Amino acid sequence: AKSYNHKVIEKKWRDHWEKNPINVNDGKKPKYYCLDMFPYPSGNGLHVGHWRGYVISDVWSRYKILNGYYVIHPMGWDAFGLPAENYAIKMGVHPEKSTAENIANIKRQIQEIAAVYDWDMEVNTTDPKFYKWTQWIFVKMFKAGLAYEKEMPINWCPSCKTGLANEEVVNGKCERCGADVTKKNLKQWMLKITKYADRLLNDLDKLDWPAKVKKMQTDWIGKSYGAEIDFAVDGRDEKITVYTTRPDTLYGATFMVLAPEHALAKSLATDETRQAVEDYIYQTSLKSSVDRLQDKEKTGVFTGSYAINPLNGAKVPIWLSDYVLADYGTGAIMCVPAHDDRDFEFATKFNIPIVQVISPDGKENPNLTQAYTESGIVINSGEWTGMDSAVLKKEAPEIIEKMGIGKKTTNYKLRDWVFSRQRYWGEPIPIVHCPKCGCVPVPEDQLPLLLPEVESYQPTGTGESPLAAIDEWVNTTCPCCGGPAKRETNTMPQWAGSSWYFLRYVDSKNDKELVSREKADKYLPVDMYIGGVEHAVLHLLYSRFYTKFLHDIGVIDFDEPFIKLFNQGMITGKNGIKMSKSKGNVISPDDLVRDYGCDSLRLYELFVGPPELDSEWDDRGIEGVYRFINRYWNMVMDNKDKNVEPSKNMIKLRHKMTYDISTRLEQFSLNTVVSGFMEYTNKLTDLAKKEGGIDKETLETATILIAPFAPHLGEELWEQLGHSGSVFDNQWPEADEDAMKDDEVNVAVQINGKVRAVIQLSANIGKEDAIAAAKEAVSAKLTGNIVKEIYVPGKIVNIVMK
Ligand code: ANZ
Ligand code: ZN
Repeated sequence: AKSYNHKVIEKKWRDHWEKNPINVNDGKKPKYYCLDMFPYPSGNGLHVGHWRGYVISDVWSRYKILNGYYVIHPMGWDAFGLPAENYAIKMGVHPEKSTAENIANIKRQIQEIAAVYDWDMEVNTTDPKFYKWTQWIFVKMFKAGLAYEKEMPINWCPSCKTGLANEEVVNGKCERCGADVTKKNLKQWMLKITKYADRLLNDLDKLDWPAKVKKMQTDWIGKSYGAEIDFAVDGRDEKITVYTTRPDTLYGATFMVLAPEHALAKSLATDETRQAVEDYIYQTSLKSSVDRLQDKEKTGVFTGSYAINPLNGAKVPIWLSDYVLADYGTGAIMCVPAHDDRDFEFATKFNIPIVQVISPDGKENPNLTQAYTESGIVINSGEWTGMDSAVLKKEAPEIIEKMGIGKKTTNYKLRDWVFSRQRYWGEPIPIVHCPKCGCVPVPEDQLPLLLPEVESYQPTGTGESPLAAIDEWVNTTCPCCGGPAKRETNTMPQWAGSSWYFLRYVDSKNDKELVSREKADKYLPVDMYIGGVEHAVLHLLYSRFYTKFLHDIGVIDFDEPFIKLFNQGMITGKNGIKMSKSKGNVISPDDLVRDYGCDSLRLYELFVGPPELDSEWDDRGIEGVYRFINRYWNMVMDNKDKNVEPSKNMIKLRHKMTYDISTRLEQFSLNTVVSGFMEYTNKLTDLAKKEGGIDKETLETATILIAPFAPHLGEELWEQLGHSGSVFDNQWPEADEDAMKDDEVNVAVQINGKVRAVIQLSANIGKEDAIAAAKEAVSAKLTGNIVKEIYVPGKIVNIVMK
């Protein structure tokens, strides 16, 4: 028979699919939208790690096609952003040009995967036809009061010379370049994502997402319940409001700490403390956010003023310390050193009294060595003494509100989204600043507002983008009053396009609307989203926010973009090291495809490890997969003309294979699907040796099952089995559970619970016959009186003897 030649068959089927697409929208099939996180077209091209997610999503798409769906499986380019711009600065090549080249190259590489992408849907975030709508959404948000300008200290990356969103600061460092992030006072465009905090939190319940990702979003939104409590300042008219999640510990508050940026910080100083207070405030302002966030020794300064605990009238000293953040809660806290770790450390260092108000056993511990943070019995707390602290914690906000010393509140860690970037390669923010009318949006019918050509892409570092240098672009007329006005010169962050691109694919050429409502209703939302876990917060949170907004203004009818999410793990080099050009451990798919074929590489991408985990790449492994494909090929080719009748055992094996492959695939256990194919190839070939061959239906089933994984192989074998048309025109095979049942079962024979023999019985034997057969098998050992006989069908006969 013909031997396996990947070069010939892969070319043949690639050409065939080009002319005869397998995934046709006939208007009758139900839709299934399977989306990849679209790539950034970097100059480095793809390595085998990038393949993984694309192979997974393609297997899933083809599986859905075989289940009768019209599958929406698009691809596009997230092409604004710093790398293209940095390249432009270094090489003097316009980002548009380098981006186009990179896209062409990566597209060629992606096409090597042979995925069923619909290239008619392709989008590119830097295409004015696309970013017209990115700007349109901004204008809509502006009109809805969700986009606003604010002067504030923002995260600033001194190396990228741009402002950053909170989400882009990881452990105090710039997410892109790793430089320490500092603060800079700048006028910023902000998006009011906080308005959606509750919906972003509650709607997580609707989603079939990994628990880990939901938790990361929940923590990021960071909703907490507590109270704001007013403390009077001793001898002055002002009061200071603190935010606490533990109002049950109010009797234990022995001092107060304000963020050094707090409005009252300076004025609380006395003549004796003024110098130290001002020094401390100044020192803090110099610290980068890393230094502040890092958990090292607490610093602080006493202001010289006191606050009055509203419950017991105690005078508590007011301190300043940088462990209290200015922009969370009220920027002031009541400190309960007995029950909070940071407060305990601070009180110990500065010799501030510690008063215990919760105790595990109701007794006071005179020498606490650390904060007690669990619940327990309330002590030293006036009328609250004796209560269960967990109950009090829930009730205290209400009690405090009734007493008139504060109010119950909710707080979020989520901050509004800093949306301006002081860089060139992004969407211009479509706003005109008019001295008379203020901020005026560019009229919708004048969008897109094109990004102008510049001579220098270099960020200025002054807080202005390079666009500010183009006078003829900056100077314009006000759309509102016609007077002279200036354009906003900041650009949008890279997340702007990726927050909504998935909506555009299904109507990518529409120049009247972002997406027609008809198409949106028919093809959206995304049923399955596949990509790396690094986007757990940023991109996925922003996309959910945009989707909710577009829902609210009637563009779409759903308010969650991605119903199901799968995060694939990384493919690493040896010893788990990330593949990167600088480490020189990048493995390119190109040579592997040439030597072993696309199908072998696809299978090996899956075989290398559980898809949700990081897996080490080993080039030698692909050899084994290649040999397996040859065995599969030979199995079908050697048996296809034998025309044997299947035995009962062969039918059983066929259904078991169908069952195992299908359930593993449904569970996304894709590496065990591949090992399953290997296992069943061996079993089928072994049985064929005994029985003289494999029947046609079993061969056909095996061919359909492997088609989503190795599509060229599937098509070719389907043709070799005598069919015209595509293997993907079939229905995914169904396993018949009855046919899978074993006829013979192994039954353990026990005497008083101890196994004495194992016998083979017919699977549908009755109780009496089973017990009789068991007794015969162990007759020599049945020496006493039998008091009981138990039969667990198909498993155990237990004989109880005295
Ligand atoms: C008294 C207290 C006693 C607190 C106790 C905790 C334990 P989350 O869950 O993060 O909202 N806090 C409030 N505002 C702060 C700020 N701007 N910077 C730093 N810390 C701040 O936690 C809220 C708790 O963190 C608040 O409750 C407050 O300390 C502190 F046994 O108040 B607690
Ligand atoms: Zn005007």
